[in-house]
Amino acid sequence: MKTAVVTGASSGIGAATARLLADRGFRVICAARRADRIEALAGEIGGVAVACDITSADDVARLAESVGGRLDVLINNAGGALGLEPVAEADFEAWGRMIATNTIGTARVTKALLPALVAAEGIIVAVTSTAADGGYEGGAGYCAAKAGERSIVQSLRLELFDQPVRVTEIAPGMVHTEEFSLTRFGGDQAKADKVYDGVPGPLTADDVADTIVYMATRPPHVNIDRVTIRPRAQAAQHKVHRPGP
Ligand code: 8X3
Repeated sequence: MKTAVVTGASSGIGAATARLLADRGFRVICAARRADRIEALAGEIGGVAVACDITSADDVARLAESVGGRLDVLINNAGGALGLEPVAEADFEAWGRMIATNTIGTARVTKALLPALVAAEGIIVAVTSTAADGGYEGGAGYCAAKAGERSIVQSLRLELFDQPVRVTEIAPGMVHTEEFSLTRFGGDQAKADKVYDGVPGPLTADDVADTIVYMATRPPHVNIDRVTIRPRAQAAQHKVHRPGP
């Protein structure tokens, strides 16, 4: 049975991906900080829960220990956005947290699991964002963190060009999950809802999971370098169709 690790599996894209991988026959190791959530998910899908904060070297070492010597799929999904302030009002503590999770966290987990991935001719999928494509107003900290994560993917693919492991990236645009915008706006539900207001069909976590699992289940010689996935209503970062009432 093939094994997959999904970080940030406690909700949203991570949880949807863990469910779909399990559905496709993978044994899924669900990693996230919130133990209660991943234990429930692991119970539901017959997987394994490993409580893990990807900013902690000890936690990630424990995750690697529970993976063992072989790993087929790593989905680097943990991360997220904090705030939407302009640079003039930047909260650098929040920027630090975004870089610690999205950027360094992805590198830390990948580094720890790389030998097992190479041993199994595995695949790494990094869930970045269209925020990695360029800056937008209020997004500087998050865009920097996601652009940094993209750079790690690019370096890694070159460094591993002669190794039996694939390095891939999926960059989602507007995805309406339970928590992404709520976290970004510090729990302000009204602000979070406004992001998707009037948009006919933002992506769902299942839409993104579907593509991630497609990427992860191609034959081992097929490397899908990067997929950008947006809802039809989002032609570009700022060009969002919101038909009036
Ligand atoms: C989510 C997309 O537009 O909020 O990563 O940066 S966006």
